[in-house]
Amino acid sequence: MTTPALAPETLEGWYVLHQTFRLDRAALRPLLPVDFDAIADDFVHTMDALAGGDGANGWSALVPLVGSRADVMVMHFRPTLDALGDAQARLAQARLSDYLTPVEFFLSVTEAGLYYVTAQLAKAAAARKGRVGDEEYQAELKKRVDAELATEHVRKRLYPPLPGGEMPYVCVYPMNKKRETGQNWYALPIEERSELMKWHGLTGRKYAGRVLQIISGSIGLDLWEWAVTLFAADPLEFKKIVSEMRFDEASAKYGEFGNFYVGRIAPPDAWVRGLRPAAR
Ligand code: 76R
Repeated sequence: MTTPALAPETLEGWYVLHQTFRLDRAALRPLLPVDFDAIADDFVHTMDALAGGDGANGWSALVPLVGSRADVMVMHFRPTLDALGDAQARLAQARLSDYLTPVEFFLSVTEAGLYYVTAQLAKAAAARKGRVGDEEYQAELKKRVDAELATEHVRKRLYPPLPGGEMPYVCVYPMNKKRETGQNWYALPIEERSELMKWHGLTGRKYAGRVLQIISGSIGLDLWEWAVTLFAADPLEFKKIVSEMRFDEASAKYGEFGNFYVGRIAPPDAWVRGLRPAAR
């Protein structure tokens, strides 16, 4: 007998905000270089304050975009929603923000989905004629969650450090899992979702060391269900991994995608100085 369409247990870490903006170049152009420089200094100062030092309490990074509907992305990771709100407000205060038009913002929280653990515990509960969520289930779940949280692998997914210079390329997009008649991820039994996620994870692991992924959940926080943030040394890896995953049943049958944003992490100073209008 299969167990019902249970929600997987999940672990959450830092809150995440991805902000993409279009730059109002026409409004920047008439500025005197001296006025532009003041705006640029203020922006660099703001981004330095947001960067987060050693990253223990989150971080923010700037990603100039290539070939997309926006010019630049700023992403923020913070331990609380309030701290994330402060980061958003701090950026909005920078004078350069008057020249940045929001294109898309995604609010989410880093997530590790415990499909396998949930499927196993549900099966064990059924075998002992207990219930999902009963005392024994909770006790076992706590043990399993503690074990997961003790691993470097899970901690890195929940509190992801900003990858160093060796993985400067970034690809961000939102995802949903389908909810259509006859093709509804949320109506599948937990065993089936666990099996599909096992294959998904195996495909992903082939890219270990080449692609770093952060999955953040946005159900209840935003229109989309997840934000996918990928880092790579070589941007071609984005095409490779996303293509391969598309043949994986979890994405092939159930994945729905939003806009893709691709770029390279840059020092805010280098980026903003490059916008300086030519002297007239
Ligand atoms: O148990 C396991 O091994 C699976 C661990 C795992 C989960 C739970 C995992 C592994 N992912 C999980 C969840 Mn993922 N991931 C994506 C994308 O473009 C596409 O088709 C998909 C975009 C990529 C590239 C990727 C990479 N993953 C999720 C979820 C939440 C789904 C849910 O809960 O229903 C989404 C939306 C998602 C999407 N994933 C991995 C990777 C990689 C590289 C791995 C293996 C590396 C690792 O173990 O850290």
